[in-house]
Amino acid sequence: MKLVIGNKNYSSWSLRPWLLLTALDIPFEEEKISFNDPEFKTRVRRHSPAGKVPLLIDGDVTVWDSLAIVEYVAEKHPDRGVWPRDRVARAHARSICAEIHAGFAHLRNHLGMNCELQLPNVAFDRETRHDIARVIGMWSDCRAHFGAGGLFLFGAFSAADAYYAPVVRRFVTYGVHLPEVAAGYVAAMDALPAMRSWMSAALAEHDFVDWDEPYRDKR
Ligand SMILES: N[C@@H](CCC(=O)N[C@@H](CS)C(=O)NCC(=O)O)C(=O)O
Repeated sequence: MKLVIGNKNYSSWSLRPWLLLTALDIPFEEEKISFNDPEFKTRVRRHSPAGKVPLLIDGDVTVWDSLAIVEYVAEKHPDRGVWPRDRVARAHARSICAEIHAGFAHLRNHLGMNCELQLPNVAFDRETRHDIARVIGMWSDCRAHFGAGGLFLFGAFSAADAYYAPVVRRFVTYGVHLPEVAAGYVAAMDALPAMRSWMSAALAEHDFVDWDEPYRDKR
């Protein structure tokens, strides 16, 4: 399988399937296309008319969109625990992934993923604070009801953690004040070897993408 991704410093959607495959030890080849590459759209559209990363190429199969990639990987590797094994936990995990995939626009706009930055003390508007509170509530709920078997949202690492990895990064970058359970979860995610590996590659990139920097007004 080949996973086509964008800049590791910025591409929150790319981080999700990359982290899933890496943390679950599923072999894949990586192709990174810089957002600064003038041929970005042309190169991506060779595989997907949507023109966005990430996308997964597996022989004659092309899957674009991070959630579709997660489902493809879950189907192809049913033994790897992409989703929690328990039916109730699995339904919950799918729901929280769908929730972030389709929502949290304020969080996305005002706390852009930028691995190399530290921007504490940014004041957030009411809607963004609401998004942050929802994530904290969701994480606490998952840890309380499903997390007993490990340090992650559903105990063992799963697609849900891959899906919330960019939010973890955002909370660290923007110094979001977290209650104990959420802070413990962030620490566990930060210590994950796959996350460390993404971070060191992101920090080594030095590929400044002007339009993706947080001072740009995206409202
Ligand atoms: N819903 C898509 C979102 C993909 C997306 O927005 N990717 C961004 C990078 S993080 C992208 O390719 N942006 C470049 C562009 O739109 O030209 C997914 O889940 O994969």
